[in-house]
Amino acid sequence: WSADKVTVIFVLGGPGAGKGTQCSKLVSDYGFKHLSAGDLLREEQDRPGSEFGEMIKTYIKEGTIVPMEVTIQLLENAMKKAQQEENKSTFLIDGFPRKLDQAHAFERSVVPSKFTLFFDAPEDVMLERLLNRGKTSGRADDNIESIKKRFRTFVETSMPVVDEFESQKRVIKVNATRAPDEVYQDVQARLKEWGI
Ligand code: UP5
Ligand code: MG
Repeated sequence: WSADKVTVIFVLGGPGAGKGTQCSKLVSDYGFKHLSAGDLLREEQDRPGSEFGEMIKTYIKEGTIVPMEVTIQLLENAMKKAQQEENKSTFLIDGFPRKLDQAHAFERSVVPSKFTLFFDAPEDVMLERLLNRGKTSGRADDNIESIKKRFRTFVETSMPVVDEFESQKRVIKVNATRAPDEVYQDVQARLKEWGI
């Protein structure tokens, strides 16, 4: 595992902004490795014998942020695995970092990110998407109570991360309210500006 051979792009945005949807498109066209922190946490939650299962479950339902030691370890393991087994070098880290201390710890102890793709959408748009997905997703946090808590955590705790990266001129902000393909066209054009 060599962190110096790796490019990391953080993918941030509110709950339901379309991070996962856009990452899937990027994976098909650019061959990036997509690692969703939320997906990794849900996998760990369901892994038989996990010492963190119950804790993760509670945090996700409450829309609060799992202690970073757990998340960073899961991300680092997944990155190492993808580098070794799939020869991947560019990673889309989706839904992380959600708190300033996580951003600092990851960039110090794992690898600095190149930039952040930030998907911007108002809460009413995200709410409608999440309630709609909740009809079939089975996600324990796709209900109105959890969604409201997720929005609150996003505004109070996660937006400061985006703001800090923005002040360092390391954010690509994309309007995520339009249809997925229109959003994606914008993403591709903006990546080009970064030489990708
Ligand atoms: N959809 C997508 N794009 C659309 C578009 N342009 N137009 C119309 N519809 C669109 O999309 C959501 C829904 O909208 C889907 O039905 C999609 O078809 C539709 P999706 O692409 O899934 O959006 P995404 O932004 O990925 O939404 P997600 O719900 O995954 O975001 P969250 O950030 O809330 O969830 P995540 O899985 O990242 O985290 C869940 C929880 O895990 C957190 O609340 C937290 O408790 C915990 N967590 C941590 O503790 N630490 C971490 O580092 C990460 C997570
Ligand atoms: Mg997602």
